[in-house]
Formats: sequence, C-alpha cells, structure tokens
Amino acid sequence: MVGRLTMWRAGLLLVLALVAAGCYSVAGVPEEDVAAMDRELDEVRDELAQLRTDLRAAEAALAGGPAEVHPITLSDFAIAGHLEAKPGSTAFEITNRGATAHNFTIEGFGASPDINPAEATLWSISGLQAGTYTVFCSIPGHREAGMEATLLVDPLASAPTVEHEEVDYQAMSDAMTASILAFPTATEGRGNQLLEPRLAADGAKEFDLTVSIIDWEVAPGRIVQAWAYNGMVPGPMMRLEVGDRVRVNVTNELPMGTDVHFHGVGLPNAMDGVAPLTQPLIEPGETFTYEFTTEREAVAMYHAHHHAQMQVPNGLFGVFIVGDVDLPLGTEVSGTAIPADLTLAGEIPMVLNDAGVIGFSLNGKSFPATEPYVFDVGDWYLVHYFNEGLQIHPMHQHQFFGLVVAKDGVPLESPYWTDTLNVAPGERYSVLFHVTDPGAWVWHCHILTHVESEQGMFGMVTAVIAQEG
Ligand SMILES: [Cu+2]
Repeated sequence: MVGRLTMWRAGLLLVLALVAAGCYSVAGVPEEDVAAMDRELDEVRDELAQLRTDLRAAEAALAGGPAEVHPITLSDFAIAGHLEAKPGSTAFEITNRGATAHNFTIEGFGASPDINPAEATLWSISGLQAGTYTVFCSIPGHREAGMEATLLVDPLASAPTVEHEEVDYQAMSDAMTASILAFPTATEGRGNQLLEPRLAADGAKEFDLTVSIIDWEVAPGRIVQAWAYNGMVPGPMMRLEVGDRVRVNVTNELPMGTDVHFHGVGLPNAMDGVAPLTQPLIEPGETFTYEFTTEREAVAMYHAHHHAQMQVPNGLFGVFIVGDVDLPLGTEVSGTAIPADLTLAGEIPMVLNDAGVIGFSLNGKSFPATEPYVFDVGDWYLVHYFNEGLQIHPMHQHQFFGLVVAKDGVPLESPYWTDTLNVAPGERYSVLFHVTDPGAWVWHCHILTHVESEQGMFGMVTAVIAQEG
C-alpha cells in the first residue's frame, strides 16, 4: 500500500508536469510528442483509478475490522465459551480442555475438525445465517454426555471480549474439594452382579444374556444411553469351574447386529464370537447360543467383537471367571511373607473403561459414583483388573503394595510387588493386597487427566476404607 501511495504522489507530479508540458506544447511542441504525452496521461489516470479502488477496499476492511474470533472451550463433557456471533463470516478459537478428542458441530451447518486434548484450532466459517443453533460434539456419545449448547447468531450479538481469560483458582480449588467430598454418591444401577446359571437337563450351566440400550447413571445425575447386557454395566459376572459345560443364550435387542467374544477363555473356533468369520452376525431380534466346555482356569471377559470400537466402550463388556487364581500362599516374596492360612476378605473385579458413552470409569461408574471398598486392617483382598477401554491405565493404590499374582489369568512363577500397575487394553492382572494401615486410601488411575479436570475429581478413582479391626 505504501509503495502504491508513493507511486500515486509521483503520478500527481507527473500529471502536473505533463499539464505544464501540454500548455507549453500549444506554443510549438511537435504533435507526435503531444500524442505521446496524452497516452502517458491516460496511463496515469488509469493508475489513479486503480489506486482509488484499492484505497476504498482498504478503508472498508479497516472499518469492518477482522472477523470476530469467539473463544469456545470443550471439556469432558461440556461446551462453554462465547456462544453468540454475528451472521456472515465469523471464527471460533476452539480449545479442547478434555481428556479425549472433541469437535464443535453447528447443527445444520457443519463441524470443526476433531481436536485432540490440550490442543486448539481456529475454525473460520462464512454464510452463517441469523438464528438459534444447537451446537454439540458429534463424536458418538459425547452429545448425550452433556456436550450440547445453544449458539445465537444475531446482527446485534455482543462481541467477544479480547482481554485474556482470568483463571479463578479459588473456584478451581473449591470445585475440587466439593467433588472429592461428594464421594461416595449412590447412583441408580450396579454392574458386575453375579449371574447364577440355570442347570439344564444335560447338565450344562445355562445363562441368558439380553443385549439392549438402556439408561445408565454413569455419574450422579449423568444418564447415558449405555449398550448393556441384562441392563447393567459391566454386564453380569459369570463364574464357572474347570470342566463345566456352558451354554450362553444371547438375545439381541440392539438396533444393529452384535456377537460375543469370550476373551481369554479356551474355546472351539466356532464359538469364538467373530462374525462373520466364525458365526453369522446376531441380527436384531435374533438369539445365538454359545456352547463350550471350560478347559482351564481363566480370568477372562466377554464383550462384543462386531463394531467393538463402539459397542464395547458404550458398555458391552463383562467378567467371566473360571476357577480360582492360585495364590502363592506360605511363600516369601522380596522379603515379605504371604501367610499360608490367608483367607480373602474380598475379591474385587475392576473393569476399566475410558471411551464411549460410559467414559473414564471403574465398573461402569465415574467418581464419585464409584464403589468404595471397606476392609479391616489386617485383611487381604484380591483384585482382578480388566481393561476394556482404548487406553492404558496405570492403576495406583495408595499405601498398600499389591502382589501381582497372575497375568491374563495365568499364575506367575515369580509374583512381584508393585504400587502402580500399568494395565493395557485387553489385559487382566490379578493382584493381592494386604490392608496394613487405617484410613481412607485413594485408589486410582495415575494418568491424571483420567481422574481430574478443572471441574474437580471424576472418572477412574475410588478408595479403600480401612477400619481398625
Ligand atoms: Cu487411566
């Protein structure tokens, strides 16, 4: 622009010079020279016209200012920010403060790209017409979990404030304190309930599983549309002995096909639950029967294999245990004796999940709806971790070391003590704990965004309450 304006001044000088020359030509400059000067004058006029056009465009841009940028914050699971905009061209600076990917979708208009945790993107759009729009995250389950808000598009919409966002640390502290003191909060529904088999005429232990979509209170007041076996998340627990003949009748009431894979159980291939490879898909309304004999001990789980990336995180998982895990009783591990006469005060299945409508959870519940475990000092308890999620979870029990006694149901030749145990998707670990000290001892995943947000504690946290015996 500066260059063009300087040229413009130079042009003016040239015009004046040419006008003076024109006057002079009347007094006797050759006609061909006058014609050349006229051509030059025309060129200068053209250039001036172009400069005026450029100047008007620059003035208009300055008067209108750049398109307004509206700050939007996405979290698990809420949408907040400056939710009003003027029609036409606008932009959203979208920050993901959650622990999982999210996007910002304007109903009937379009969606921003998916944004990873701790990242931000500038989404510029045009053609947005005046009206009231529902905005949400279109990643399955996130809208239902609370990521929905209203965007007002109006010529009189307020402009976003440009000053930097003030962090209210006191409010953050208060929120954390309140969220922790809310533990435990009772919620509707409990998963992992033991399903007693029906003894069939041929001696088989028979179970019925019905698969359907249900309302599930994953956290206090947070109801999601869970995909569930027998109306609970995790599905009912099945416990068997080695050598049992097992029959599991699966009736599908989902809006799509499904199948059931028994993960970690030795099976005939036709019973492996991988449609369409080993069986036809169980279509809506159909029943399929899995039938096999348990051949070895197992700390296993059952879950959908068809569209597992959606069906499992949404709730289609359960615990399947055959026999008991051998404990290294009467031995010494790294200098600590394991009593020969040890009896278990509790055996806890702990199913980990981190995605779908259930999200970060222990046994289908998010803190403070997770179950506390109450023991006396001196008690021993056995935990089976099952990771049905999509991420690793280093599970940390405060104060008590855990003796890892089995991996995927197989007893370890050399058990080992640990206070933090990383559990990857698909893995199961069986861990023996000794309650040595009284108090409320927190027990949680140590990926901190799986347990805490700016709104406080949530997700994969519970506690062992150890009482003086
Ligand atoms: Cu985790």
